[in-house]
Amino acid sequence: MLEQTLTIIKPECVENKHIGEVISRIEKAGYRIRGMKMLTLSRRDAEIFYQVHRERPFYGELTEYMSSGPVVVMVLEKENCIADFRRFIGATNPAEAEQGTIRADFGMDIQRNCVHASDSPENAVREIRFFFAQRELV
Ligand code: 3AN
Repeated sequence: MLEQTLTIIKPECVENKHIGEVISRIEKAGYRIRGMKMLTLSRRDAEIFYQVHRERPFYGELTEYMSSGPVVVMVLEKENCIADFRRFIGATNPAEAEQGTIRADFGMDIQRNCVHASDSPENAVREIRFFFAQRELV
């Protein structure tokens, strides 16, 4: 099924100048970019975006980090995009991510793991709407 997912190139990845390489890998792997923008999340934005994790011990640290600098947000489209893209980027902890994945190659640690990816169709819809108006999607 043709699906869309939301990905975020996280602050450390932008800071380390890996935007181009990450996007290049995504495009070469067959994902179509349907929306893209660069912005800095406010702390409140990050708290709302990560509300599913509000009970987790790392919620404060995570929202502080995600609002610490610019990020690049993209909507990607492909068959089975949501599950495939999560496999493609690798495990949450870059130390455990499969060799050659984006997180293995560019992630610093479990929090600064280079990219976010939606984890379900429901969250993909919510996350895409969070960042993009209909006219910003092609
Ligand atoms: P994923 O991003 O692979 O879906 P989740 O949903 O478990 O992983 O976690 C969301 C985000 O929270 C991760 N991308 C990471 O930045 C952060 N995170 C997850 N686990 C930890 C942890 N143990 N300590 C600090 N940050 C974490």
